[in-house]
Amino acid sequence: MTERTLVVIKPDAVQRHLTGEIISRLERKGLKLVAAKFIQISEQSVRRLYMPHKGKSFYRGLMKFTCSSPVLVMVWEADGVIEIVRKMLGATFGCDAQPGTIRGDFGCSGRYNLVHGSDSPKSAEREIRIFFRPGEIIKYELADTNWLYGKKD
Ligand code: IDP
Ligand code: MG
Repeated sequence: MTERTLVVIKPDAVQRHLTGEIISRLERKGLKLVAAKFIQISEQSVRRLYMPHKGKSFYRGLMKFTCSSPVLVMVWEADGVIEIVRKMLGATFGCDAQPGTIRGDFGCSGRYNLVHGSDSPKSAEREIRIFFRPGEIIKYELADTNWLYGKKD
């Protein structure tokens, strides 16, 4: 089923010049970019994004880290995109993530982890609304959809 997910290229990835590499991986997988904003994220938006983690030991540090430098927020669309992106990200921290995943290939930290991806359809819907109005999500066709999915005979 066609789904959307929120992907955030976090401050450490922007600072480490990995923005293009991460977008490139998602693009080459065949996912469709439907919205993007390069922003200095507000405290209010971070609070909303990480609401489920409020009260955890790392919450304060996570807020500070996410606001520490610009981020690229994006919406990607594809059949099953939420799980696909989560698999491409790998385990939460690079120190545990498998090689071949974005976190596994580009980080070894147990604190910073380069990129966020929504973990369920419900989270995706909630998170996308924090950053994008419905009209900011672009509807368009990719010419290679049939080659990607092989749906039509
Ligand atoms: P996820 O990003 O893989 O879904 P979550 O458990 O949902 O991981 O945690 C959200 C974010 O909170 C992580 O991406 C990471 O930035 C941060 N985080 C999670 N656990 C820790 C921790 O133990 N120490 C510091 N930061 C953490
Ligand atoms: Mg999560």
